[in-house]
Amino acid sequence: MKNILETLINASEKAACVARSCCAGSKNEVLLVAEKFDGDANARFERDFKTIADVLAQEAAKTEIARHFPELSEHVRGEECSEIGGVRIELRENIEGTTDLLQYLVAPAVAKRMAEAAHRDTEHTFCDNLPDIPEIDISDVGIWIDPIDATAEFIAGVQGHADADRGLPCVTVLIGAYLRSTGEPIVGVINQPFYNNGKGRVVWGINYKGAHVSGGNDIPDTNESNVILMSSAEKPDVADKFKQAGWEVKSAPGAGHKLLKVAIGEATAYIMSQGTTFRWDTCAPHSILQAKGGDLISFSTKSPITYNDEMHMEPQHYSNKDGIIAFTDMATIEKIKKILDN
Ligand code: 2IP
Ligand code: CA
Ligand code: CA
Repeated sequence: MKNILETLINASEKAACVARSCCAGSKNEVLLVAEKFDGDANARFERDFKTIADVLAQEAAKTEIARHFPELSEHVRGEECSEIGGVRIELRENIEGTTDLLQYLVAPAVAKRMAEAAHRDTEHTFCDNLPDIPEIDISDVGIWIDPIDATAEFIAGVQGHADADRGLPCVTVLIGAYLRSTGEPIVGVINQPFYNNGKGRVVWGINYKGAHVSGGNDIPDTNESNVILMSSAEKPDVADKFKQAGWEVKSAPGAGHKLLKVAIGEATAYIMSQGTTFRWDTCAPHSILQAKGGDLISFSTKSPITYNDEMHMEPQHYSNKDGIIAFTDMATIEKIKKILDN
């Protein structure tokens, strides 16, 4: 039987396959894009969208998790609801069944390609050399999924409109496990589907009962100091404090993309002072940061973010409403606190 780490890596790779399948056809194919409204939309954007890929990727990941751990199926949740364009998306028994369902929304060739991706066998993509991990009590586990983080970059990339340094490489799949009893993050997987021209990359971490283990493929041997990442929507006075302290302030799209850069040492920290990230953005990276000796805390209160929120609430209920600070070592957070207090 697969352990929870292997299962979450496989689930992330199912979602990654769905995301990549949207880039395989001709540029003239239409990506089904639906606008999010009211409670579903992120205030970060003037207009917020989801695609059929977001919804299918989430269903593919959920199905994979429930296949290995049926007892978890009631405790797996994600950013998206399963409905798009009036159709409830699910993985049917086989490729043909899923193709039939997707054909209500997209052309037959596209439906078939997406269904094939959702059903692809991903068992050996990233799981062949994983170390042993501590035994985890599944009866206390809950899961958060962001099936495609940086959807705006995903849409621009698929449609060929993305600027350099943006677009598909900024897309990540984020799957994190937490303890239902305490809300603590315990296992995290960040999958970057379009890394290295679609070869893909996975970074993972475990933080469970004192055990800290992390790994992944193609992790650079870098450890930047005094480099802080911020959203292009960050308030200028926050950035100014760090510039005055001699830090390099960099902007990059995608909350998951920025958290990945911190986790692999390409940046020292990431700050977002407002509530534009959500539990599904931070649960997976949070476990990885803790596995590496860091943490992810609230920007305003400096208290730890937890993930065992009540089920089935409106999306805004799950926002990291007081902002976030993400970092990989405790010396960094002390420096950051001093800079912010100035
Ligand atoms: C978004 C996405 C945005 C990010 C925003 C997230 O998630 O990662 O890029 O804004 O905070 O909620 P920014 O790029 O300015 O950091 P999604 O694409 O899943 O809605
Ligand atoms: Ca997101
Ligand atoms: Ca998303």
